[in-house]
Amino acid sequence: MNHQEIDTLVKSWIIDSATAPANPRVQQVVVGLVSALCKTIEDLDIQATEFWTGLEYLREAGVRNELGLLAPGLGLERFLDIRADEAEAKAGLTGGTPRTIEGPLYVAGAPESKGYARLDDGTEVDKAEVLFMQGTVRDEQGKPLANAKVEVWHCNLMGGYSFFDQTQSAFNLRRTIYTDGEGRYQFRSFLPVGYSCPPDGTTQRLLDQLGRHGHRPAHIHFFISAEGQRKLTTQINIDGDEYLWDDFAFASREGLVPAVRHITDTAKISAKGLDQPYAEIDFDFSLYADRDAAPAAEVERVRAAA
Ligand code: MBD
Ligand code: FE
Repeated sequence: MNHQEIDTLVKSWIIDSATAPANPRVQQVVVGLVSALCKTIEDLDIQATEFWTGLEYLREAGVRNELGLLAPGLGLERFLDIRADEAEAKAGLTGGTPRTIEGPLYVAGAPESKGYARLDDGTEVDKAEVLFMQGTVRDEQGKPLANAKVEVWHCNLMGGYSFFDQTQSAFNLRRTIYTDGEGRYQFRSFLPVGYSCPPDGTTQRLLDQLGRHGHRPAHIHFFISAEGQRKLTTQINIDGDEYLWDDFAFASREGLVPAVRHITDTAKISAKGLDQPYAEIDFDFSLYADRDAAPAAEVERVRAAA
């Protein structure tokens, strides 16, 4: 069957068969997706057994709650970012902190504080390098934004995220920090390690078939929001990670790899109340002002809430 015949057939199934008022956007999207799938089945001569294997795969991925991991692993979440970047550039927005994907592991409701927070519950402090990260949240003109909301989350030394990893304390490595009067935030935590897909999961099973790994470089996630500003979803990467430019989720970007300073000066160490060297990262966030010309920066999706 040729593609034009497929288009006609799919339209007859999805559009012409409607007997009640339809949602035109849903019709349009379903026609697009079903047509693309039928054309792929035709072009690749996909057999019925292969089709049902694929459907069963999606069922299992859903049951295991891995669809949110599959989307970044296939590049789809990165693709949404590429398009959001294009839309912003078209609206004249350039020069702000680059966005990068949210991933599936945010949890709403983290403890809030002003200016500073310690993220970790102390259980891994002896095994990790303590990290202090700080900076200023600014608007497009470079003016500091007081009371901006900095939501931060990262994994522990096992690569696990609290809430999803039930062995961790509630909201471990998750906080919401409001910037002080000078737009500054600071937190204490430790340098995280990379994340890897569950080895027995559906995402890794597909990656194996594709000859790909399921690793992410060490990273820290952020939502940055402030009144009158476009919400920024981003991450920073920890420099030096072997997967820094080989992320299975394609989220590494120029501009999101700040220098990590390793502080060995004993006076500085004791001033922090520590007894061993620690790491320090400075990173400022630059937001765009709200614009009617650009599509909404706030992305609605179902998120966990603890
Ligand atoms: C993560 O920690 C993550 O950030 C992404 C994007 C996917 C899986 C795990
Ligand atoms: Fe992550």
